[in-house]
Amino acid sequence: MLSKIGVIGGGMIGGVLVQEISRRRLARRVALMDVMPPELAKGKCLDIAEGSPVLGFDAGYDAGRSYDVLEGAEVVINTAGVPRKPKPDGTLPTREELLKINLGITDQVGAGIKKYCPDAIVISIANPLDAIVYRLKQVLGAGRERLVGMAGVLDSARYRYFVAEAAGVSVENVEALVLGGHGDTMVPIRSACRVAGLPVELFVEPDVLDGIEARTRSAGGEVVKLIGTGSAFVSPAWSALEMAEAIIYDKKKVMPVSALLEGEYGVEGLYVGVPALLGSNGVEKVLEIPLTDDERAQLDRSIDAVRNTAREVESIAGTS
Ligand code: TXD
Repeated sequence: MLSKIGVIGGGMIGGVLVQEISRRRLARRVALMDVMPPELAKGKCLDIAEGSPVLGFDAGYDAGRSYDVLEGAEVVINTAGVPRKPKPDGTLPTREELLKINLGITDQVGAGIKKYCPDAIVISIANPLDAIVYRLKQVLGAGRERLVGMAGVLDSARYRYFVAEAAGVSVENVEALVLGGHGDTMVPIRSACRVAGLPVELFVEPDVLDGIEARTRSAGGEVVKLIGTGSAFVSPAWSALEMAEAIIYDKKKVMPVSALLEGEYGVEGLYVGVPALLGSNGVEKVLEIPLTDDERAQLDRSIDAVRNTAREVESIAGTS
């Protein structure tokens, strides 16, 4: 159990995170910070605290609209951002305008972490994932161990769920990795997908796997369309907590995360979804795994997309 975990952004994902951190007793104190008036963060924490006697957990909460609530947090999970919605004049912001707004929020988030919990290990969830983690790295100046993005655990969980359904087996039997950027170019690694330790092709036909991999790439959008307002929020929160628990309990667990590459896969200085070992120091090791030629080509294309996003972040930084 940690002394304190901080959550930035108390929207849909942030709300599930605070509930789950409390229920799982991951920390004695939970901080929730959100800029939303009048006091969204305080309201969400009070709701959970008032329910605590029912489930029987003792947690303390520091909630508010300023970053000082994060003081002393050992792990911080970042969900802060704004979705695409009409501007006051009724038009929709362009992708670049939205990115600029979210990078501005990320700058505030980074400054808050630096001021109040500079040694925290940071797990960032906010979208656009690849751009936000890249910017956060610049603001925090953090080494590879201390900053990690969450996307691969969720994308792989979706892949695993679809494979389990098609194979007619428990989700617990399916292992999978989805690597690369968090977007259309993500790469489900079929050669690393196992059902009870056996190659997935023994259980699911190749054309069905093609369909599953395509569905995995657009799984986020599928949920958005069904919900109507907002995106998936339970599975992203659980996925981030899979990472947090590996860190809190020093599990040395391997999972796909967005990690800073320092020469691995031939890449320097970009955050890319790769298998990594998570323990009490954060990202303790990045694993280079064998890939088929086709998977390697797909991963290279995805890395190109991440590189373009990083360039976009640099050019927006230059204009702001
Ligand atoms: O796999 C993944 N990484 C993801 C990412 C899967 C699903 C959703 N993913 C993204 O997570 C999503 O596109 C968003 O960028 C974040 C958070 O999703 P959520 O559904 O929780 O969004 P909400 O409900 O809009 O919550 C965001 C909150 C909201 O309450 C704002 O008031 C707050 O962020 N916000 C801020 N908090 C702190 N500080 C600042 N500056 C700030 N600005 C907005």
